[in-house]
Amino acid sequence: MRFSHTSKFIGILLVTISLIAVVTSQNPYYSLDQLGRTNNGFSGFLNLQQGSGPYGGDYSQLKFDLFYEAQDRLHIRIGDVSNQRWRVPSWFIQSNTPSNAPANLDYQVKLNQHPFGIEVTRTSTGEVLFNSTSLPFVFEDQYITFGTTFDQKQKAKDNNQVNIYGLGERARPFRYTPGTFTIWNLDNLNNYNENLYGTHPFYLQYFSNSGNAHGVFLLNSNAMDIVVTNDNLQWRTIGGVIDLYIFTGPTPDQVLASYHSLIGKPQLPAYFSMGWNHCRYGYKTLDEVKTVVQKYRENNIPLETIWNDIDYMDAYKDFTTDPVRYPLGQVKQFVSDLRSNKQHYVVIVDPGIKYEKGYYAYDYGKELNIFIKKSDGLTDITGDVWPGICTFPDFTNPKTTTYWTTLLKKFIDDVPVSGLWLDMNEQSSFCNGSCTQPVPIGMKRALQFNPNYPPYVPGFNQYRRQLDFKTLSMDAKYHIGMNYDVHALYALYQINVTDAVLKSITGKRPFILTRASYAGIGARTSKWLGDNESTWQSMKLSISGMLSMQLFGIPHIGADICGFLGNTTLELCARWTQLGAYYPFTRNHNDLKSIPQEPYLFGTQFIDMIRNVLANRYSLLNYYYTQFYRVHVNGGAVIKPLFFVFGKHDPSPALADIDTQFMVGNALMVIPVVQENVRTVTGYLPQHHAGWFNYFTGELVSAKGGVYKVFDAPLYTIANTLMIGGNIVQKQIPSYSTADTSRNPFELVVALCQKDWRAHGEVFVDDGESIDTIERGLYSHVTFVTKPLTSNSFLLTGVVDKNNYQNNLQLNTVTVYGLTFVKQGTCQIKVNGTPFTQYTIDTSKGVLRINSLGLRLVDNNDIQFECY
Ligand SMILES: *[C@@H]1O[C@H](CO)[C@@H](O)[C@H](O)[C@H]1NC(C)=O
Ligand SMILES: *[C@@H]1O[C@H](CO)[C@@H](O)[C@H](O)[C@H]1NC(C)=O
Ligand SMILES: *[C@@H]1O[C@H](CO)[C@@H](O)[C@H](O)[C@H]1NC(C)=O
Ligand SMILES: *[C@@H]1O[C@H](CO)[C@@H](O)[C@H](O)[C@H]1NC(C)=O
Ligand SMILES: CC(=O)N[C@H]1CO[C@H](CO)[C@@H](O)[C@@H]1O
Repeated sequence: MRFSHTSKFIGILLVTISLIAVVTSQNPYYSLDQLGRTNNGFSGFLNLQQGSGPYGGDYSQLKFDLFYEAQDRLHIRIGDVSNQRWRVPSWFIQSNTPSNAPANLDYQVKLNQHPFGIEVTRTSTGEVLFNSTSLPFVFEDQYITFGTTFDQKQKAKDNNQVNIYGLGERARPFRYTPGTFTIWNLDNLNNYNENLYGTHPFYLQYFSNSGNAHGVFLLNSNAMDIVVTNDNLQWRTIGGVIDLYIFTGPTPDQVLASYHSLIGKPQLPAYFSMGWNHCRYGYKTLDEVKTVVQKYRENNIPLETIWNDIDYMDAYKDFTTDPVRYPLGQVKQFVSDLRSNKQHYVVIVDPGIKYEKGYYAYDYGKELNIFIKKSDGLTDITGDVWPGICTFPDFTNPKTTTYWTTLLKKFIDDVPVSGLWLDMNEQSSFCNGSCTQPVPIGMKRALQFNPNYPPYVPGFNQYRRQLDFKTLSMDAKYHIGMNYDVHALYALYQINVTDAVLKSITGKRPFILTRASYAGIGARTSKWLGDNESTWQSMKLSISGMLSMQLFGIPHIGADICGFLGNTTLELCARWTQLGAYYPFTRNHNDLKSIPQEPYLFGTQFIDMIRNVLANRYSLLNYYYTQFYRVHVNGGAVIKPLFFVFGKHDPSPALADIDTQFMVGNALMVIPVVQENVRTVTGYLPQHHAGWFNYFTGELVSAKGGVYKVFDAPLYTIANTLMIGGNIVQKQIPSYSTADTSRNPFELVVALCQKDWRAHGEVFVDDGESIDTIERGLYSHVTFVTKPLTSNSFLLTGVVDKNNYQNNLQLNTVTVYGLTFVKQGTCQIKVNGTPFTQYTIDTSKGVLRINSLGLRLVDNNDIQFECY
């Protein structure tokens, strides 16, 4: 650890370097004074020496705190001295600030005192992780800006390419290019580059030449713009304080592990929720829904969960069913039939409660007085949603738990759904603000603090929208604060309560699908990417959307397969099904106004295709589930960009830009078709000397990578999938339901590393539905590895790490890829010491397969292979 004062470094730097249009004339300049050591960092005061920001209300003094929270995590906080300003409540933040600074730090901090600035570098390499020195620092009542200059030396080494990812939620390519990016929860379709449903002020930066990454998280819930140029990144938020965390990695996986450990590591989803989902807005009657379920079955296309959008409700009122179109008794019977077929039912629930006396959900909320209020703190605020004028439960009020428990319990008693789909929770409204007095366009400046008229409105310059666009007034009041501050957190509170209530009602692991989000929400929910379009562009961008959500700690993510708005086509829907079957969350969903897109409507070739595609998906369910186990324990990503896995092996800047191929875990790379009218697809195989195999055939595609390859991609196919040497992937024989699949025999696909014949894999199993199985140790876990013995023999071992989930799972098949040294095609195989002769070998491909092993999966097994 190094700490250096830089004395008297003069204000000239700030004044001359400032190129920021909005901050004209004289930037404020703060000095860092009374700096003192604390047990785990430093604290001091920032004093305004001269100048002022653009909008007035500059703080003359601020409190500065720096915490060495972990070897790979630095925390910086700058806020008002009296601690009166809004701060994001910390209940979901898992920060266990140590009482003493860790003995070793992977970063060095340099504090400049005159003017104030912070420089953070990586100890081992000197890479600059954060440098606020030359950028404006403004801290006003309703405008805070500060930033970081990118490392110029690294940029030069990376072909002048800066690799920034995250900053969600938005639909755009994964890597950022210069622009202004607004963050503010908004029901905003998938409009390109704009702010969408979630608030995730986190970015990951990656240096191609070193393969190192770091992350930066601003814990702030106010509307903000983030301005990215080729040289720097600047935050502009209109409230709260600066609560900044820097994660040093150095691998991208470690950055995420550290970030997710802070905000809450991702949930382990209920096993069934990894199955195939089907939904449509516009199923007018229960009979239509029944027909869909039946047609899926007739066509032998696995359907795990059938969903209803708002159609099922009586006049779109939550917790009701339409008496004519969805009679309660019949719905109940339908759900019970689904259950006996090992299928599930999920329905939508919106936060807006119809303002209607005599409607129980309204009356009861009124009685408990738990609806969000107007600025007077007394009158319920209303918005306009599907049922018309609505009030909104205030999930930040502890009393709302009682309300939500009562309503959900009553509803689930009637309709035993397997999960809830929480839509419109931005919170979305069809009118602006209070409906009657929306903030007029162009009205920007208030003379004194007024949440409805902030002087700086993030996104306004690009989109000419006020903050209350399609949502409640900024001065609305919650139990914990004002909508101006709380808006982005609404879904986080709603999910926290819903998750707890569902656990208490069902005793099972809840399945919740949310649209809105805030950092940390992935610890309790799954998410989809909102209202996209049936276009090739939308489909392509779903990949970067999904990758971004991995950064944000919401790995159980997917987009509406075949597209939501607009009409799909057979070809688009085919390609999207091939891609979507690899999404962590897979759901075909369609809009009311579009042509139907149930998969059985596209003809027999399509039907055969989706059967194959889903057979592949289901065969990999345990592999996916084991990835979820991993990220639940460590934090991290289930689906990964290529540079996460190969950044250390391949310094090419091109790697940082690839966002149409992706990894599932560390073992599989998917190269989907994202273009119309093509029957081949080109994929980049990063440099990696473990070898690249065709996952389905075992053929060695490339020994070392570093090449572009063209693959056949007929229309009716499974997306091209490569397996990376050094990995072991588990498969199961797929059945119609996830429950049956989970009990079927296992196969291990072993792709030997071409350098040393090593490979590694793991299998996690539990009952798929109990709460906290990992925390309570109610699971089994086996690690599989191979190691070389002689020049023509190697050993595969399975080691049981935990065996608390009793099961009769079988390991029946082992397939080995990469036996490139085998010439004759004869092997001596010993299974737990006993010779075993049932194998086939294809010497042209180097693929060996042993069958009918009849081993217990969760057992210490070893299989020795000696081949000639
Ligand atoms: C931070 O930025 C300042 C101003 O551009 C520069 O002088 C300084 O060298 C930078 N710090 C590091 C560690 O690169
Ligand atoms: C909401 O504001 C937008 C512009 O910001 C405007 O186009 C729209 O008409 C307004 N909606 C209503 C219902 O007033
Ligand atoms: C989150 O939910 C739990 C369980 O109901 C509850 O105890 C806790 O108070 C909630 N947290 C907040 C901040 O509402
Ligand atoms: C979708 O197709 C229907 C039926 O052909 C047509 O009426 C509608 O206009 C189409 N929608 C779009 C957005 O093209
Ligand atoms: C990425 C993309 O295709 N976004 C589209 C999603 O749908 C909206 C609404 O139709 C379009 O405006 C976006 O361009």
